[in-house]
Amino acid sequence: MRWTIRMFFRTLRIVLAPFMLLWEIVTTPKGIVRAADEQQRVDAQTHNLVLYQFKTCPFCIKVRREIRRLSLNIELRDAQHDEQNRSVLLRGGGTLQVPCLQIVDEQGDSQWLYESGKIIAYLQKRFSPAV
Ligand SMILES: N[C@@H](CCC(=O)N[C@@H](CS)C(=O)NCC(=O)O)C(=O)O
Repeated sequence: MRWTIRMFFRTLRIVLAPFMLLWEIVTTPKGIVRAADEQQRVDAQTHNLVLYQFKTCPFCIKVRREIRRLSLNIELRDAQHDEQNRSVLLRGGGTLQVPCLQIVDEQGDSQWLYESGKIIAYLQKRFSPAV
């Protein structure tokens, strides 16, 4: 029974994948444009951020869309198929749930931020241009 349910969701994910990716392309806004020196400053800050994600997870798509809108260069790590990324996420964050933003501080210590809404709020607070 468990196997059947797992196979059902796996098949559903495979069938929906192209539509999810198309939806991402269609709904992703243009990135904001910063002055070159300002973008360089932002790039330096996002150097210590990593997003663990699945390609076709709707919550990850939501976060990736915001990353694109804010023109952030954040490294994306596949935690669906890459065993090493999966185990780093599990060991570091404690749960194999995506999206998860790893925030590394100046001492090299990591904070693991789960929940798409919280990640988006964090990115907006830190990187939204002042109006
Ligand atoms: N409330 C969470 C939901 C995240 C969620 O359900 N992620 C799924 C993928 S879409 C997950 O990590 N599943 C674990 C797994 O499939 O192993 C959010 O908004 O980030």
